Amino acid sequence: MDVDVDVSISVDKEDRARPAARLLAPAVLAACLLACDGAGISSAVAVPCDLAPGDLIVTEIMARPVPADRRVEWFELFNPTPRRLDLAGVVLEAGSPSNPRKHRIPALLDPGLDPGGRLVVGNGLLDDGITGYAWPQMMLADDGATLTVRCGAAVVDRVSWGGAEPGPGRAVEGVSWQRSSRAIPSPGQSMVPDEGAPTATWCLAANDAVYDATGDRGTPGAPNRDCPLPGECRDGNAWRAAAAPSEGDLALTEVFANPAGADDPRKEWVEVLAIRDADLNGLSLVNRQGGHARSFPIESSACLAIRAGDLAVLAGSADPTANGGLPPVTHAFEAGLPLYDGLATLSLETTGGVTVATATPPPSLEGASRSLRPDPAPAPAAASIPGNWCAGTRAGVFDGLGTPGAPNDPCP
Ligand SMILES: [Ca+2]
Ligand SMILES: [Ca+2]
Repeated sequence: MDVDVDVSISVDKEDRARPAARLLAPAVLAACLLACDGAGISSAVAVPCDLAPGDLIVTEIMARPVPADRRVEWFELFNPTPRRLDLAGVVLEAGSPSNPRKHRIPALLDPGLDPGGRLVVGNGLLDDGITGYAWPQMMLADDGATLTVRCGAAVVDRVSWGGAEPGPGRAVEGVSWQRSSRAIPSPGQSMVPDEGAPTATWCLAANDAVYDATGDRGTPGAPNRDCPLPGECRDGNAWRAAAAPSEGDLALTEVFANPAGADDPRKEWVEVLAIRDADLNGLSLVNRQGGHARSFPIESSACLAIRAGDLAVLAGSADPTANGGLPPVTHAFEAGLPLYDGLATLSLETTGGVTVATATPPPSLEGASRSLRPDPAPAPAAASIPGNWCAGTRAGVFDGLGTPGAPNDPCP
């Protein structure tokens, strides 16, 4: 019997040189010499894999590790079925359209996969602390790439990233893309491959999920994080739907658009009063002047909840040494808050185009806020009347005149 047939058919040339192949093959062949006959071996070669679509799912992809001596690209496979899977004959396809790579898992190296188990296929070595199944020729392109797991004619799972299709985005250096743990079924729970899954079922690995010495982030071989779905924010340790405000639930009560001296977008801010409980997540602050508009999306994974009666400060920076000594801010815009000087309007708008609050204060003043009169209580509609605004006069709260985060002073 020609036992070399199995190896040469199913193991890549380079695989034969791998220590694991060298170590494993004699053991398996020895067992086979005792237990198999010639027919057994040839049928082992021919036995097709036995996986249906969804039996194995791609749960994590690291296509762009930080450059290092041992730079291991990898992806993670998960067994959501209630049975142990044999992976012999499973074909993995990766690479890029111009440089495709293909690998068939040989029977001799079939690692198998228990229910709920994860297998990390990497282009490193089995002792690198990441790779659970070595495919040295694998390469995962950063962009416009597709990873396919095939069993015979069946596509068991397929994930594309970086292109127009929903799913993971372009590879980010040092961070894996993870399928949300909430989108991964428990063993035995049926789930068809979600090729049309919304982007939000994938997200980048968490900031604290560092797995190697170069600071790469991901969870190779371990559970993934739970990604937020559209419209969700993190409240403590859990995600919940953000409570979008309706028109009149919020009021813009104070605007500081013109710091003394040279304008610094980190020093500008607006104040928002909650008429009813709401989350600010997903709203945009829109500043209009003449025919121009600047839009500042309020992007935060944490829920920015304000309770009825509370005042929130949205600022160009959260750092008191940079923002002019503001009290703690509710939200800081990453790129600052460069509001128009002079006559301009402000509004809070939802992504759906609903205007929740508007403000039409008189032209900005250098070094002082525009402040909505508190008497009578600032109804949202009052902010649309320029005569209801006056200059902030209180000193000592920050490096300017006004009351950020505190009730407004009466107007003269
Ligand atoms: Ca993982
Ligand atoms: Ca105030």
